[in-house]
Amino acid sequence: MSAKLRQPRSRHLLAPALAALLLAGSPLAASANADHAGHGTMHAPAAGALAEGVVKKLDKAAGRVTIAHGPLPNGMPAMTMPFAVKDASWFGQLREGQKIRFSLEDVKGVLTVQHFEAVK
Ligand SMILES: [Cu+2]
Repeated sequence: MSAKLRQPRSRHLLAPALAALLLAGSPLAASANADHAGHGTMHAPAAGALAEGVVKKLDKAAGRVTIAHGPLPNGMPAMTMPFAVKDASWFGQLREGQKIRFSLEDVKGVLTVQHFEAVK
């Protein structure tokens, strides 16, 4: 009996997730989440899924490219943040202000650009 009474409680777990999904569409929700504190705990994005972004800064010495990105396949909201790149030679191909589509992979806890293509 008590087990049956408890069953519906599991549905309540869906409510916060649903609310988050609904909020994700609003710009306010995106900016509210735009701090980078949680990056280390983000789960890995779906392989091959492309996100859009604009290259803001190239730091070849640090091996980082800062991208103003739209919402990511891993659920990260739009924000500007640095990424590692898979191939250092890409620093010679990317330029600041360039619009790109790119895919990411979590490489030992560092979100790394695995692929990019210019958007015209
Ligand atoms: Cu981000």
